[in-house]
Amino acid sequence: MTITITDFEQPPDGGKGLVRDMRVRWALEEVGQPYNVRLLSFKAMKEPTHLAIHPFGQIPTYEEGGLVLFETGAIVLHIAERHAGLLPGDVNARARAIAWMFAALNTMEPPIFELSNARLL
Ligand SMILES: N[C@@H](CCC(=O)N[C@@H](CS)C(=O)NCC(=O)O)C(=O)O
Repeated sequence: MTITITDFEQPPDGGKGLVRDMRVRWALEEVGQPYNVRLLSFKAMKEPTHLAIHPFGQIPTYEEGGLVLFETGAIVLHIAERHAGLLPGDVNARARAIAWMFAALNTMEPPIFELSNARLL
């Protein structure tokens, strides 16, 4: 099944890998899954076609057959559950790895993002 993700047509970081599609690309590369990338302008991201697959009009998104996902945590978890190599097989070890995924997104990313914004602005 072909996988398609979305990314900025013109990344604000100039393509340095700081945009959140990197997490999804990294997971797909690690498990050896080929994927297509649909590039979107800021305008196109807020239009009905994209809002139908991402309610907040953001990138990245993930499409695979009838499955459409948004939120990098959900996308990476889906990839990790579908393909061997990203999550441990042991149930407790798997739960701990998933706990770190939530920690990365809910506890670690917000203050790092705020600090970056404060420094930038
Ligand atoms: N929590 C979301 C955040 C997605 C997000 O903030 N995407 C940014 C790029 S890194 C975006 O699309 N920004 C443009 C906008 O919000 O209009 C996720 O992890 O997928």
